[in-house]
Amino acid sequence: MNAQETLFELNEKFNRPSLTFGFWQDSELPTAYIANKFCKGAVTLFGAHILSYVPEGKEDVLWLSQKSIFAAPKGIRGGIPLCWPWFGPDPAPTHGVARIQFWQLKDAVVLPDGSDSLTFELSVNDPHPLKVNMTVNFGAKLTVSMTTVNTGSTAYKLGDAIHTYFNIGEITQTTIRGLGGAFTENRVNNTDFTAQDAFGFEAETDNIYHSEAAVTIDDPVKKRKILVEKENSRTTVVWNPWIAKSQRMADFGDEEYHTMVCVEAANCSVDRIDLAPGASHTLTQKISVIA
Ligand code: TA6
Repeated sequence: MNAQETLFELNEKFNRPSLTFGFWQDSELPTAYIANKFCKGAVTLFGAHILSYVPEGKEDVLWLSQKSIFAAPKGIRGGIPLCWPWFGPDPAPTHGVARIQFWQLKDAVVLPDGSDSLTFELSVNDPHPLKVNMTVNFGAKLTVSMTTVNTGSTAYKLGDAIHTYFNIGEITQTTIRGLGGAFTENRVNNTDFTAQDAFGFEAETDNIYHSEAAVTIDDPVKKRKILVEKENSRTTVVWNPWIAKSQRMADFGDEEYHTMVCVEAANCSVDRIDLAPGASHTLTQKISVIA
């Protein structure tokens, strides 16, 4: 089925006042557009990748590179890449296969509070027989849940992350709060340290915080605080590429590091999840603007 036929089928099956389907910008990525009393949002079937979350009366909470490619099989730069069923560069492709494949939209419902929930599904056999469902609720919060089921006959060590790119005013004025005391791996210089409760940014930052705590992103430039809560996540990844790495990435503008930060609910490094045959695990991240 081609992209136009996919769109036609999606509109036939799920179209309603708060949910329509089209292509994302000038791409051929079939995308669900949500508009309800809480927010506007967008999520494409490619990677089940959430592209936008705009709470009523506020700016988009998610960041997208102006240089992102919106064409399979290249992963989208920004929004919420889903890293699954592994996190990191080893093995290739970095952060797994989920974000570079088309998922199936299984369900789309309006909840009693008027928010919209969509559920996407992907099944793989390589590197292991696994199924994953991602449910996103576009409401007063943006709630993303990824449920993995081990459909194989042997155990699998699952790595996953909801790799959210946040839209901020200026990285050098942004403060991350809530990770105090966490054992932390610095992936830039391969050292480790104990995290401060509040920290800012003055260089490339690529840290794995072994913490289950909620995080607040304090953005004085946009005059807002973003609360990032999570469930069933034993690590939080915080990333800003800074100057040199930004210049090395073709799909990332040289100056774009100023206006983004990644805060990712994850299970990675030594905190991957041992999934027995038939077992399941759900990773959840909840995002809200609190001030
Ligand atoms: O989550 C941080 C990180 O692992 C960084 O090391 C950087 O590679 C980032 O993810 C982006 O990864 P990507 O594969 O999207 O370029």
